[in-house]
Amino acid sequence: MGDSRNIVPREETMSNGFTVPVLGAEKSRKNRNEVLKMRLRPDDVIVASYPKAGTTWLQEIVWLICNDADATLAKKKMLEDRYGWMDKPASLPGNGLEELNAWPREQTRFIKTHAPFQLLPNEVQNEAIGKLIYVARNPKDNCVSFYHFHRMNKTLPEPGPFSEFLEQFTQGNLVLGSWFDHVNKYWQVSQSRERSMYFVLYENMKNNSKEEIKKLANFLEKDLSDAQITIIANHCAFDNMKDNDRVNYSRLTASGLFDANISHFMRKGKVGDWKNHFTVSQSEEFDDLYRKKTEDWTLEFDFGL
Ligand code: PPS
Repeated sequence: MGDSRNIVPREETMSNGFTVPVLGAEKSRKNRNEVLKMRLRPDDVIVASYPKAGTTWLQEIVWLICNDADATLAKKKMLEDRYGWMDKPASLPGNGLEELNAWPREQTRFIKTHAPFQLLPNEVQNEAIGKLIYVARNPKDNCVSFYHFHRMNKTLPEPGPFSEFLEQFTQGNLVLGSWFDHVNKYWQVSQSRERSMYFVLYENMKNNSKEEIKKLANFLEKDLSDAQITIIANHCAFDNMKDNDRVNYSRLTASGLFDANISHFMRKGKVGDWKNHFTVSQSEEFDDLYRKKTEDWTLEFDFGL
């Protein structure tokens, strides 16, 4: 992987013995060890994912479900200010953990995280507490989205050509490690935590957002009308989110962290864009690996074929 930005992920072992590649090793390890000790609240709502799986999309949907589909209210405040990012990298402004610890008691805490399950707060690892929603995306599109994000995000290593990036992705060397391990662990735990954990697939959201929003509302124990579901689906449609500066991270482009000349945070929002990036042999090789790694999975992904 190219390192002209002088940043490379490094395997670090956290205080609970879990090892994962992280950026900014020392600070990141300190922060992640603090996250392990974080106290949960019974009404916490956590949106978790491997990076680029559709986190922002789910965050906006979940927030609206919990706030009576009030899209006007959602437009008043940046998504980053409505959620605390538990494991926010030190390279970004603000400290997510401190913000969450200072969150007013009377307000639901909305929490974003990309942490592997093993690096969630001990409390939530040990017992079902609050509500946790995990969003997963087929690995080929996830990889492509992560690739373009590496290209334009100056806090991430330069990815080099796609072939090299794909290699790092399949080997689990990118920041936060293996897509397979990340997804599988959350999936396994979710199978025994029906009331506190919910698994959403990006592709299902794309194919039938209203239906998926209804199921999510049900999980979050919110009774929404059809009209409210429609408001949420429209507000969160890709083109609307792309144009909405409360959720499209244009603030980070303006501050110079993202380079809009290279790519956008709201890039394509499609299922199957991997076909424009993978060669036939890369795709076949990946399929082989995917078959081996997911042999005993009960989870299936839609690759847009
Ligand atoms: S991050 O940085 O990890 O929080 O990124 P994340 O939000 O998980 O993923 C970004 C990708 O999700 C796409 N996206 C959407 N797709 C469909 N509909 C909506 N509303 C939507 N909002 C965001 C976004 O475009 C990124 O995917 P790609 O494939 O790069 O376009």
